[in-house]
This record gives sequence, structure tokens and C-alpha cells, in this order.
Amino acid sequence: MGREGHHVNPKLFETKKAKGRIIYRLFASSIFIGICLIWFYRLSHIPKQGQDGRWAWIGLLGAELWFGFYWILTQAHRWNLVYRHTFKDRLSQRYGELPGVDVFVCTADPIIEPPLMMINTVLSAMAYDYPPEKLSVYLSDDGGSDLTFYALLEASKFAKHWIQYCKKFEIEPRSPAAYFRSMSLPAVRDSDQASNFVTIKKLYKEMENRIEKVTKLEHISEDDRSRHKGFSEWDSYWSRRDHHTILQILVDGPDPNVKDVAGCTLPTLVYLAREKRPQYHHNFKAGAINALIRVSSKISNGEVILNVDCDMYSNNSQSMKDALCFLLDEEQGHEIAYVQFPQAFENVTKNDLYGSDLRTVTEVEFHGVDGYGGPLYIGSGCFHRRDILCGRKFGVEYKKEEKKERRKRESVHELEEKSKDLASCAYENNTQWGKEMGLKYGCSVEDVITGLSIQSQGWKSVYFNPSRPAFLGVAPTTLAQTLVQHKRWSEGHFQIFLSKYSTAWYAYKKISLGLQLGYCCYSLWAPNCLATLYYSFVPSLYLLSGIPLFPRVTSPWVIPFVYVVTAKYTYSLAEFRWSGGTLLGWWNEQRMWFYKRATSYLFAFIDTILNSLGFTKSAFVITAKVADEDVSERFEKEIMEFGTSSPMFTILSVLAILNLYCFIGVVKEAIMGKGIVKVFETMSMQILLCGLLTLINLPLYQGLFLRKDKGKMPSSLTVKSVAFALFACTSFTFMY
Ligand SMILES: *[C@@H]1O[C@H](CO)[C@@H](O)[C@H](O)[C@H]1NC(C)=O
Ligand SMILES: CC(=O)N[C@H]1CO[C@H](CO)[C@@H](O)[C@@H]1O
Repeated sequence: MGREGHHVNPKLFETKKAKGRIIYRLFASSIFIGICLIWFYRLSHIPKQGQDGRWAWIGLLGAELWFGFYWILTQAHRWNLVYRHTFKDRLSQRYGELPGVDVFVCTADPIIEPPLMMINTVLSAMAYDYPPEKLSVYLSDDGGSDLTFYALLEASKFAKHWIQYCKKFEIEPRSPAAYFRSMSLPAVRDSDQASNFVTIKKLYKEMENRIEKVTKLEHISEDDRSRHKGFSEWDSYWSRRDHHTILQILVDGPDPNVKDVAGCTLPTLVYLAREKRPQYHHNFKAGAINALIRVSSKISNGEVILNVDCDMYSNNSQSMKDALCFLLDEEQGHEIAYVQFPQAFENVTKNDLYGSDLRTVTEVEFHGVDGYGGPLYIGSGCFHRRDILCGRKFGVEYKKEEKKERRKRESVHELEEKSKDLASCAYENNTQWGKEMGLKYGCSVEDVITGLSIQSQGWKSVYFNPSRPAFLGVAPTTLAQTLVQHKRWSEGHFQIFLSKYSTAWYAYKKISLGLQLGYCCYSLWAPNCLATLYYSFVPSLYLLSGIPLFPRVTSPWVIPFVYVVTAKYTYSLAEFRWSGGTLLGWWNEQRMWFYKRATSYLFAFIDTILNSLGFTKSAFVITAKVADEDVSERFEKEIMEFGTSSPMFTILSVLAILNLYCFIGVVKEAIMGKGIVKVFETMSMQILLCGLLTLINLPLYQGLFLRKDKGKMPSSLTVKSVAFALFACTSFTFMY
């Protein structure tokens, strides 16, 4: 601050390196030595031709080479952690002129993503603590549904009261549903606020009832339709896959006649359902966002774009300013392309049965990649510079357009008509959209591949993880949903690996090596399935036949195995606890680690390979955000939800039963036959592995054999899995 005379503005953010890096690096190196010793042991002790277990041994060698290699990749996430801190107060001192921000909210289906949830996200975005004339909110409705339009129209009316209330009483959070949930008893300051609270809550409840009624009936009365011209768009509507562009500016911010109840300006609010025709591929969310980028450029053209999913409401009205601290910083801001916030979830239970919190990803790994040039773009909760998203090349100066005089006062109708064309199917023909401009097409994690290509040009990104979550969403509440979601993610990441934007080849030397390894770690999620599956049944089957595949407990070679496993898992537990998780939560996460690898990643791996050979077409599955009542109840109680016959569950059940069978088999053997000491001496590590696999699968055995509720495994699946597992075990023991 002592240099004011030189017109050097104080920094808007600072970056701190994590403490204790040296210790961590020494520790990691010791694990690495252990891994090398394991490799050496495997290589030097391969059973001779004709000896039992030769091929199993070579397979284990392959698996351990993979695990070791993958562990090295994960070090990129831990080697160089950084933390960011912003100075929002300096922002307001310095910048009279804040940039325009356009918020994009995407929804795809009014049934899976209830309109009520969507409007809460929209309202929380409209209520950001930001000059309203600089803020615009766009909803992309890929379901093209009049129910969604109806809800948004209701929200636009409610906003006139809500925003005023938020700002007057400085309340948080600004999603009405979340606010009223946290404020069931109006613990309000004065009588003025108390009476306002009652009024606003009543307005909200009335709106909620209207929207719920309409959504339930899936019908909007003629009376309601006649209240807004926008509904006439659905008169000539064909189906959600075949309709013209519907663009409605519901709140026109710059219009001097549009004010809230206190006479203040409102943020602009726009509804868009881009044109859909069966003969054009719509490119899922990437297509929707690209249409929004173009349409918004005509309407508000904010310099900064915030992208959120329709279930991710803003839990902090200040986070927009946090993001701008990075983008507006004089020293480093010009090379930052986007600021990614973590995605936090509201619905996660204490011990996070399905590992949906992604705790280590948000609390550790992303801080790690941030140290090497910036986090991945993960879709929701990300602030972009518009021009970079639209393809501005690194090193090209940003041309500050001569202050376009405020949009000439054409009527809203004219503006709608003029902008519609930008959302038509044919608009992108022979353009760079989806390639060099906007989000990239052809990948099921369109956001990640877009972020990678931005970083590959030389731009940086920033990960900002404030202690109070900035965005809150809904996490999957069943096992099947979680596994399907991870299948999509791992498939997308693996597609990137094999695509022309490969994290291994394309990114090489374009981004730092650390960042590249960090990306590869996610890209190679899917291939992890092979080594994990191998490890989860081959040693157990050999245990049943009495063939050892690991060093005896008396051999010194047991030391590296024990060291690597205990050091790695003790560290992982410490990391998890340090990130705020519980012990049981960690145990649950280990289970999910195994389940994801055995199913989601396996299917993703197979699908991606088939796909790249030209066999199947992948389909985008949205994860459901509503749940039946009894499903929710079991979710709250942390009881694992099965309930359906899915091939993923079959795999898990077969593996679980097989391990149980082998474990019981060896215990029986030890007691009745060879004697406990002898069996344990030769096979201790296999017994431990098999025992751990049995232990971690306890919820599965309950679901298969003990539970009676609707969330248990279907009986047909139980019978099938038992038969298959027993067949595998007996035919294997027969062979040896
Ligand atoms: C959301 O923000 C509020 C403050 O407004 C905070 O108390 C709460 O913990 C946040 N929610 C979550 C889930 O962290
Ligand atoms: C899908 C689901 O379980 N949603 C729940 C998320 O949490 C809120 C309250 O925290 C519930 O009201 C939802 O039903």
C-alpha cells in the first residue's frame, strides 16, 4: 500500500502455498520406493512355466504396475497445493465500473428437474449483490416446456418483491426455498422485517402452490395463458424435439418502466428454448450454452458469463464479487480465463453413503491442479470471460469495444425477433461454433474438454473454494443414480483422452506437466476398472484353491506391501478427516471407490472403446433430482438403495458373493484341515484382501439376503448372482 504514488493498485487476491509440502514430498517418496520394491518383487519371483499361478501372477504384476503408475499421477493433485484469498472491499473502492455479468441457467426436463427448484436458482442469481443494470439471467429450457415458462413467468413477478426484500434486510441465502427452510421461525430483527417476512413468505407459498398445481396437472389453464403473449408460442408447438425458437424477455432491465416494488431497477430475465429439429443434432448442454452465448450477446452482452445448473442455487450473494477479484486484478487478471467454484451439495448426509460430496476432489485435488495452472472447468459454478469462451486467442489484446451506447431503445419485441435467429438449428452450419468457439461438441463432459482447450492456449484458470459454499446443489440419492453419473463422467474423461484434444498428446507442452498429469488422473478413471476387477476376484479364487500369490508373512518382501498399503490408507484417512469428513464417511468412500471402479468405470471403458470403433451411440442421461418418499427416508438413514435390476448391481453382487464364499471356504479349511497357523503363514495377505472385500460389501449382503424393504436387491438378481458366483468358484476349484 506504500506505493500509491506510483498508481499501483493493491492486489485483489492473493495465493498461498500449502504448508508442510516438504514433509509430504518426503512421505510420498517413501511410498514410491515401496512401490518400486513391490514391482521388483513381482518381476523377480514370477512362478516358473508349469507352476501353479503363473498367469495369475503375471496378471497381478500388470495390475500393480497400473496401480503404481496411477498413484504417481495422483501425486500431481497433492504435490503443490495452493489456496486463494480475495479482497472484495478493495474491489468496490477501485471499480466504479463493474463489468456486465450474464448468468446462464440450464434445465432440460420439467419432470426430472422440477420448475420450482429451477426458479429458486434463478431468483438466487437475480438477487446477487451486484448492480442490477449490469446483471442478466438467462434460462435455457431444453425441454421446451410451457410448464417451465409458466414457472419462470411467476418467478419474474415474485422477483419484484424478493430482490427488494433481500437487499433491504441483507438476508442470506437468497434462494427463497432455502431461506424459508433455514428461517422456519422468523428470527428477525425488528417488527418491520417481521411483517415483511410474513408477507413475502405468503407470496412465495402462493406462487409455490400455483406452480406445483400446474406441474402436477401438466396443464396451464386458458385463463393463465391469456395473461402473457409468450404462451402463444406453444400454439404451433410440435414436440420437445421438434419446435421453433422460443425467446421471451420476461424482465427487460434497461426499460425505465420496469421497476421492482421499491422503484429500483431489476436484472434482465430471459427465457430461451432454442430451435430443435429431428434432423439436427442438438449437442446437449454444450449446444444450449452456445445458443445462449449468441443470444445474450445481442441482449446484454455481459463481459463475464456465469454458468450454473438449474439445481445449483447461489448460497452467497457476494460470490460474484469474489470471482471478479480474480478477473479484474491488474497484475494477473488478464491471463485468467475462468474462475471455478466447487460444487457443494445440500442433500448429503453426515456419513455421505455414496461419496457424493467428492470431498477429496474439492478440498485437495483441485487445490493441487490450481497450483499447476488452474482447475478443470466442471460446468456449474464457473465464471468465464465471454471473449475467451468465444475463442479469443492468448496474447491477442482484448479490444475494449468503444462503450456501445446503451442498446438503442428498440422495443422488446423487435429485440426478440432479431435475436431468435441466433438460436436456430441451422445457424451453426459452417461456423466454428462447437469447435473453436463456445463449448466443444461431441463429448459427454463438454465442459472439461472446453476448459482444457482454453488452458492449452496459454490461459490460466483459478479455483476458489470459500469456507462458506457459494453454490449448493442436489446430490444423487440412490446407488444407481450415483453409478450412472460416474459412468457418464468417467466416459467423458476417457473420450477426451482418446480424442484429438487428448490430455496425453494434445496437451503435451501446452500446459504444465503437473497439470497434464492432473488431467490424466481423471482421464484414466475408466481404465482403472481392469486392475481393480482383477484384484477383486483373482486372489480370492486362488485363495480358495490354496495357491499363494503374495509373499509369506515371514518373508522380508512382505514389508513393502504392508508399508505401501498402510501408509497410503492412513494418509487417505487423514486427508479425509482433515477435509471435514467422518471416519464412517471415509469407509463409505472406500466402498464407493470400489463400486465405481467395478461398474461405472467398466461400463464407461467398454462403451468408449466400442464407440471409438464405431459401434454404439452414447446417450446423455440426466441424473434425477426428485426422489420417492421412502427412497428419501432410506437416504436420510444412510441405508443403501438398490431396488432395481441393473447389470451394475449384478456385477457387484457376484463379486461380493464370490468373496464371501472364498472367505468362508478358507476359514473352514483353516479350522478343519490344514490348521490356522499354516494357512495364515502362506496366505495371510490374500486372506486379508478377501476379508476386507467381504467387510466392505456388508451393505450388499444385507440388500441381497437380509432386508425386506423396497430398496433391497430384487430376488431374481439375488438368485442369478448366487448361481453365477457359485458356478465360478466351483469350476475354478475344479480346475486346480
Ligand atoms: C449457506 O449459507 C449460509 C449462510 O447464509 C450458511 O449458514 C450455510 O452453512 C450455507 N449452507 C451450507 C450447506 O453450507
Ligand atoms: C432428492 C432429495 O432428497 N431432495 C431433498 C434435498 O434436501 C431437501 C432439504 O434439505 C429436501 O427437501 C429434498 O427433498
